[in-house]
Amino acid sequence: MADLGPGAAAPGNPRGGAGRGVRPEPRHIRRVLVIWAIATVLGIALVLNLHRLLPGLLPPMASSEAQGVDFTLGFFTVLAVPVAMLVWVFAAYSIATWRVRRFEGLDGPPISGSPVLQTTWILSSALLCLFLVVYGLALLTNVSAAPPGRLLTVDVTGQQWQWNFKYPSRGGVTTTTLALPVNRPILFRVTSLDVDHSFWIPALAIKIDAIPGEVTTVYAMPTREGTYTARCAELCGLYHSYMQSRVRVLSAGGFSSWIGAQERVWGRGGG
Ligand SMILES: [Cu+2]
Repeated sequence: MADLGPGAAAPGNPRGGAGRGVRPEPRHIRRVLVIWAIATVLGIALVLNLHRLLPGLLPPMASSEAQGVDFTLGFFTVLAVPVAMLVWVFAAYSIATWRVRRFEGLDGPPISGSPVLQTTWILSSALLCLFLVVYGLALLTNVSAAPPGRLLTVDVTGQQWQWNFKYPSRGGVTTTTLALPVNRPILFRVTSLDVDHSFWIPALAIKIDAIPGEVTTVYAMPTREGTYTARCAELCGLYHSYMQSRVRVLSAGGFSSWIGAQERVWGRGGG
């Protein structure tokens, strides 16, 4: 190699800097891959334990749909960790190793393509994306299907800025808090009186658009008694963030007495 002074551009040496000094060229790729593997293991461990480290981060799983949705969220995040780490580790390593210490107004060395690397990269990305799409569609079909059992229908109407819940099979009882019996499949028929809203109960893992003039439907099977929240997930005006209602999942007996009391009140009110 020609005897070039330190810092001089070395023609024919696209890795720039490797020729200077007496230290041998470090095995960059191997080093990056080792760092990447360690970062991936640590990242996956972090993702799998995130719910322990930040207990309120995810809603409780209170429906049969929530199990699949929650598993998918975790699974997709775990699959994303090696990809994210590959980008971040390569970027951080490159910045630490090859950054320009002093700007000299020179162009960087030309980069030539690597057909093997490019083919591997494109094929593995395509396969991963294809798998995620097929998996996601299969789960969506599964979650969208009606759960077995006797359906209870609830008509949900959104308007700026509240939700109303009507029980058509119970004399048209209409309330602003949603009560549901546990372990009974529910059909929500959702619409809006004014603008687009989105009916979302995080604990039941359901979300569906509420569109004026249209009725959209979604099923859920609550599996755990408790008090949860329904909120609007579509920016719908000034008080959008106040557009939320209480959701109570009650025992079968608890729901019967609640709806019975509502029917009596509703009947007296001339409904
Ligand atoms: Cu809204």
